Amino acid sequence: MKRYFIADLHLTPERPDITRAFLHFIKNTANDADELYLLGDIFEAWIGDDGGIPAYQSVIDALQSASLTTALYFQHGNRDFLVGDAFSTATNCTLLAPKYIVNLPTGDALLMHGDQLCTDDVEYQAFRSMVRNPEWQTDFLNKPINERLHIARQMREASKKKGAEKSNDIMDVNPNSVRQALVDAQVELVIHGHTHRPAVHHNQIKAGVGTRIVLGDWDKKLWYLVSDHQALTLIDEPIHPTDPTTLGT
Ligand code: LP5
Ligand code: MN
Repeated sequence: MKRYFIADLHLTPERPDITRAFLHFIKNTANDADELYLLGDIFEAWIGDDGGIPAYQSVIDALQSASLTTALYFQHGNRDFLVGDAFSTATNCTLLAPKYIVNLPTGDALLMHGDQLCTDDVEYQAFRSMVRNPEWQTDFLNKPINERLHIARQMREASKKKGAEKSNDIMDVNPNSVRQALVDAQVELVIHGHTHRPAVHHNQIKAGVGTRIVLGDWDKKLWYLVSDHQALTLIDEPIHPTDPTTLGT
């Protein structure tokens, strides 16, 4: 059984090189996958399925055709928490709960986007509670697409501004929250993205126990984790802006 894990591609029409890299990855790298896990922030900003699906048709089509041979799983990130049932139907992706345990041959693993672990970022957690409230979401999704796009753009700008003011520590996971998440899930491995700090951390529960694998964001490089019967391997590859071999045709 071969599984791939990716997160934080932030797909947007403004970065056609990343969309090409993703289409190439789906077709030529993860084509031997039994399961592919998309762990959030696959899209730069998802304002609802009615606006997102037509805007990302090539990605939707690629996922749909990958689903013929690979089981696809999608977990929400803080940019694409509005991905819904229409996306799931169009792509054949199963939507996962915010915390999901997958049974890997090397041991059970907790999958999360990772934003929930950044508990020192009190402002963000308050924002998260607001936008994850079903009533807020219904109200937002009832607005016209153009208005939603405008709000999303404003929110992205506000987030960039706030991010520049926040310390590195605040933007990273809180070690106690990591430990608690692992203990609550009764597992010794968590796989997440969000922080854009790809690494393998050990001793997350206590000395010698508890591992945290952080997927990287797709920018200059693409990142993916591969799980097979014997190992977990975090891989990065360059994204070539003009390399014809990355054309997703
Ligand atoms: O993703 P990243 O790394 O840039 O930053 C996150 C946190 N920021 C966010 C916001 C997203 O970037 C924007 C999402 C847009 C797509 C969704 C579309 C539809 C929803 C529209 C929402 C109004 O998640 C950032 C963290 C960082 O990760 C690291 O963990 O720090 O958190 C913030 O920037 C939040 C601010 O600190 C608090 C902002 C409060 C402002 C509230 C304004 C509410 C406006 C409501 C309008 C209707
Ligand atoms: Mn994120």
